[in-house]
Amino acid sequence: MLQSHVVTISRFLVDQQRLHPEATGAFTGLLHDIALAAKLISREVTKAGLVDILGSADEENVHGEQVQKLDLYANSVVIRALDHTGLVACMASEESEGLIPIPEKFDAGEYVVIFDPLDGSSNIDVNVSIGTIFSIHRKTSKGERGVLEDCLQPGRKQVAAGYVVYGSSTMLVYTSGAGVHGFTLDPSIGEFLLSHPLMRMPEPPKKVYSINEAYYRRWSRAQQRLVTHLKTEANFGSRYIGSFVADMHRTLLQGGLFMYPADSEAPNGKLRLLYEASPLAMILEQAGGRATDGHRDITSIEPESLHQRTPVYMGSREFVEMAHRFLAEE
Ligand code: AFP
Repeated sequence: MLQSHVVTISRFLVDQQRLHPEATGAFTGLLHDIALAAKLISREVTKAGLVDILGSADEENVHGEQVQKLDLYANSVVIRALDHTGLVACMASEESEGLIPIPEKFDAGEYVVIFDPLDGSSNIDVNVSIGTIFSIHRKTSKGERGVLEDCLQPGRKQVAAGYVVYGSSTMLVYTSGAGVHGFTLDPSIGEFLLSHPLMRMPEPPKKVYSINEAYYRRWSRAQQRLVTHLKTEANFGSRYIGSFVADMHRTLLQGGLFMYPADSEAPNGKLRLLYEASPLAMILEQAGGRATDGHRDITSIEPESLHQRTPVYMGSREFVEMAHRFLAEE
């Protein structure tokens, strides 16, 4: 029997729009289109073991990493869901080297969409959760179509950010600056249903740290001391999936400290500021957590290039601040 409180993402977005009488509906439409792209990607991800879509596409992305076929599919799904809508000024994707312009045959809009179509793709073959991440800015340049500078805005200027985690269920989590809301896909009706309204990081948080500890020898002494402290005196447990969206989803729900630090081989860490760190930082901040590069808030960093990387310390506020105290002794 249908419960009277079942709220689809469409209903939720329309209700949110009503709270802003000045809204044109463009933003609502954009999130709708992203939710559609998420459903299409989710459908293929859950079929990944069945169809011959696995395996690398014998290509490398702009970071020199091997691209999986599902990445290419997800990339084109997001682009095709958004490029013709008249809502988007330009896009940038982790899988594409430069800016993705809106084709001349389509109208351009006011929003800039930056996305990682399928993060954690090396986990596809082993059936581990992967995700899509998106970040939305308003176009600031004067011309009709978006340009590079529209993408190079700090995270604090995001108008919305979100991710989709393709896990034991598919969930879409987003914020537009008024709390974080989570929707679970009911595949039988093809709808995202509101399952986690107004998500807040738990207090007290679970004492869990999350880091690829195999890189220990490459870390600074301060980073080594921090992790040693967490697992000895501080008595933390440890969880690391190696799929950013999945690790952050757990951190959001349970609390903890996720770290991808700088190290001797990766002086800025691995994660990308615009595609991964900034959107998750906005979500965590909205949920009461904190996200920094070990010193400053991720959302305050002025980006210089599309694919720039940043060290990441994200999670429960008190744990991120504890990390700062150790890192300050470097
Ligand atoms: P892939 O897309 O190559 O699997 O990278 C995933 C990722 O960018 C992110 O999702 C993880 O948090 C991080 O890499 C894991 O990196 P390590 O394997 O170096 O721990």
